[in-house]
Amino acid sequence: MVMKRTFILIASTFLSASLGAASDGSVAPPDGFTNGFENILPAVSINAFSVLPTVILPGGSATVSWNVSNAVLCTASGGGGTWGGSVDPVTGIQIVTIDSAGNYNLGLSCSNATSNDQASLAVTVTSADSDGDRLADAVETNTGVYVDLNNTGTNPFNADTDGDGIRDGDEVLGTLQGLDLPAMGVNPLQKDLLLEYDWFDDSVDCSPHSHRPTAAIIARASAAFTNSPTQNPGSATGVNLISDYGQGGVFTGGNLISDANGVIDNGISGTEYRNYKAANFASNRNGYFHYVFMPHRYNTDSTSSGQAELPGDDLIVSLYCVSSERVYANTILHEAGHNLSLRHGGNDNCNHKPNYNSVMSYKYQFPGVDNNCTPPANGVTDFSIGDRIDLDENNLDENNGTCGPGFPYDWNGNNTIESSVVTNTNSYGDEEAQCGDTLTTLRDYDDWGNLFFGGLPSSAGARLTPPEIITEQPVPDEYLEITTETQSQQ
Ligand SMILES: [Ca+2]
Ligand SMILES: [Ca+2]
Ligand SMILES: [Ca+2]
Ligand SMILES: [Ca+2]
Ligand SMILES: [Zn+2]
Ligand SMILES: [Zn+2]
Repeated sequence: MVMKRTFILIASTFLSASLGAASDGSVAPPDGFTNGFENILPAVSINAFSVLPTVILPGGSATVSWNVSNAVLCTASGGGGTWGGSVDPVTGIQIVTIDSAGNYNLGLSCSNATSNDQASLAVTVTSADSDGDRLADAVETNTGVYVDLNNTGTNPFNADTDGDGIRDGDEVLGTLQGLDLPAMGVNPLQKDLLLEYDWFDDSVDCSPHSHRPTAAIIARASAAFTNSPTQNPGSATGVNLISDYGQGGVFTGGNLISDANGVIDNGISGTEYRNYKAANFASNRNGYFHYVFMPHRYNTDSTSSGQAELPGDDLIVSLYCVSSERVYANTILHEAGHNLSLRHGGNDNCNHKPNYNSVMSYKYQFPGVDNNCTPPANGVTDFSIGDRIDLDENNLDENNGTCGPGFPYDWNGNNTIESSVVTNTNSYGDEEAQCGDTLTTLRDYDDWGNLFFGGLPSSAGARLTPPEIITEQPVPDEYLEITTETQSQQ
């Protein structure tokens, strides 16, 4: 109202000063002016008006946005809904929430002192959500390509189209508990794995150091997931690893925890872990994020590199005096792999298999996997794709190594490549219990094709199955690099 009155005052002054009155008493307008003030202002014009999505569930929301020229006021209305958000007369964005099913017209009316413009759009509120994932059947177009909220590409009859344990509606809209998953980069058509990391800084056993994962460690772990051949309903392969180690933006969950002695008493099952998680892990992340705790050690004097639920969402990476990026990244993959139901032999507990080319195997956890068909490792952070040949330890053809003809390997170490030898290729303490015997047929496993994302509890904490707790091997001395130097912190 203030603007309008001010304008009229200026216009009146202008007119009386510049224009003479005609003999009939009317005022002759100059070019571009008609009689009176009607067209003195440029006309209001609604250039764009859109609503997304155009089909919502009862109680759901749609975003109405517009672009308007020359208006001083715009009002969006309709749907019997509650409206909120910006009412800027040029570029407005408002959210409308509508409770009752029906077909509605949402209107936009914009005006200035001398003109106005209107537009309207139809919105349907329907309870047709066959899979109950908070996305209406009409927007779940099942194309495998996400376009927008009207065309999500997801399956209307599958609440978790990409099988990552996160429901389509949560991935597209964010969760009902206010976790903004879209802002974090989730994709409803690609598997996402979300990890929050909290850590200790300490100077136990070695010079002062931080257990916070560095950007390089995170990048290395992320690359392994991203570059994997894991199939998705969309065109992308690989798993999208989303890490919150307190790097900023929407990722402020990861944080340093002050602890008296750098040790998590009783590990993952203890009250200290539970209490730290309760105090440092936002409750609305339950059911979505895995919680990675990075202490110096657990169980006071344990030399174990970590602990994890199988399947589940809790894990510990405890690498006391290690500083290697590779060992950190590999161990993050290893413990996360347990959360995703991988075992030390892939789908069995038989450890140290030279032909199970995965950081899940203790043969490869610290040195990384072998990428050139020789069982000594090549430092690669990866799970297995299951392409190595079976090894029958009662009848090994050394001409075939782990990859087949052309890749010989001297299993019994006698400097001769033989076509049939009997040798134990994975001797270790628990071998008989975990492999069934000392001489067995060892098999690779396709980790990437079999990740199980069902270990996340519900947001209320309910679990599909009670998890096993897997406790890891000690870190060999050769990997304990921190002595007198300070671990780089980032
Ligand atoms: Ca649905
Ligand atoms: Ca769906
Ligand atoms: Ca999903
Ligand atoms: Ca996803
Ligand atoms: Zn430490
Ligand atoms: Zn393990």
